Amino acid sequence: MRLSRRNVLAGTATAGFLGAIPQAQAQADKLLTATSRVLEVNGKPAKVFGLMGPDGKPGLTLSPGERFAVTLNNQCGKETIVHWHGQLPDWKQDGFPWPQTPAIANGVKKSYNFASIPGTFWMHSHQGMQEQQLMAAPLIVHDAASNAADTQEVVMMMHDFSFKDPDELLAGLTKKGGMSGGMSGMNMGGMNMGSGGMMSAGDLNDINYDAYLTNERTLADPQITRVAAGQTIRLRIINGASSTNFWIDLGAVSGQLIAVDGHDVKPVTGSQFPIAMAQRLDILLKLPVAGAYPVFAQVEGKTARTGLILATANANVSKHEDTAVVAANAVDLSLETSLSAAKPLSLRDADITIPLRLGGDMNQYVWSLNGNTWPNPDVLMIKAGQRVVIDMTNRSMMSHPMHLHGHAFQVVAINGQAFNGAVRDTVLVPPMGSVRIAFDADNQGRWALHCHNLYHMMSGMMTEVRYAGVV
Ligand SMILES: [Cu+2]
Repeated sequence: MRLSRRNVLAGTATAGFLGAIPQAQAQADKLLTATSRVLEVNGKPAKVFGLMGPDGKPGLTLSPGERFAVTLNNQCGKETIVHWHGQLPDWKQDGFPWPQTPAIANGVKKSYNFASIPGTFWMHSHQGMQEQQLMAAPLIVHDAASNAADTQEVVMMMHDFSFKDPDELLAGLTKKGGMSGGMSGMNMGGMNMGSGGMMSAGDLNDINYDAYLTNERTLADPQITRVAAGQTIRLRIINGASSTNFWIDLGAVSGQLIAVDGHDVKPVTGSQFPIAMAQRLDILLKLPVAGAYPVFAQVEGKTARTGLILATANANVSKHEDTAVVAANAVDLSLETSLSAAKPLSLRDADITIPLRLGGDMNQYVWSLNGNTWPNPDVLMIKAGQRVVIDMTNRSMMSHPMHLHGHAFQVVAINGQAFNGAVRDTVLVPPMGSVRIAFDADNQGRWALHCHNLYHMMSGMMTEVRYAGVV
């Protein structure tokens, strides 16, 4: 319990009239401020947004068992709405601009209060393209085990950054079919080496970014976190980029992946881990001997990279180039297929299986679900209590990180191959591939289901999962 003196006094005063105060209300709200600020990137000032916690830094951290009791103060100069990505609130607190839950005007505060779930999460604007301008921040919820463990926690959140206005970037993509100029800042894609040496003609990166950031810094001036040799470190990695998949590269260090999207998995050991847009990875590692160790995040299909440095006390930290020697492979499902949930769904047959066809037209730059585009989706209707299976088949040449709001789902098949996969909230569906997910319909409401590539979402790739009877 964290009660400020003022709130304790206020609580005492009202307690006389109202009797016992429910715990949900006794906890003082944490203040989260949506701001507009200037960040220096590559030596130049950039106007960006921000989601600043009570300490004035981006993001929020909750203690074990602490409710998500937050007052969002919109001071960003525009209307906004913030989504608590991966958390499981009731739908009207989810931070999605439904007609019933419109965006918050500038200068207005809104309070949220729901039971949190522990793990590595994040929050981002769901209004227009504000996410591209860094209206995104970590949301870390500790649990008793992670708090008790003798580990040092390091949060690592990546962004992709452009000095251009995101509307201009999107307009450049949608004009691509016209070929009438506007080609700058775009990448026409091309042939890329997939894993296993197979050539795939998938397109990887739509936007040529000016920088890739880790905790809002480039490798020219990276975050340097001092750690003790032999100390266990828990890296909480968040891909907050709007249109970029990365490979995490621990270099000579070997790590143990223990959770994805805030949900525990059976540990997987490795030095390189793919992470799609909006996904999270929790990795335990130890620095073998004293020294400085970079943790890189390299852009798929490119040499560009970002990262931070873990260094023991007094270790010399050398400069690291923001490009690697060799371009990274396309992010694929090589990791996904080897994951299995620590707490899988109960064994149960599906009550409803919904096919979802992921389609796209690169030339028109229109992205669709079951042939329809937001805001005119083919609504997926479900009923409370059902075991729901969604069978996603990608018929386009780009991969799509698909995110369902309000539920954690389990990955139960890849390319028709059934398995007992990870529980998570965002899964990549590769070009011409298929991924089947299952979840229990235990959170009534209207829920967004969309590609987390911001440019795909803004070009139509979003639908709604709606419970029968909800209005
Ligand atoms: Cu997509």
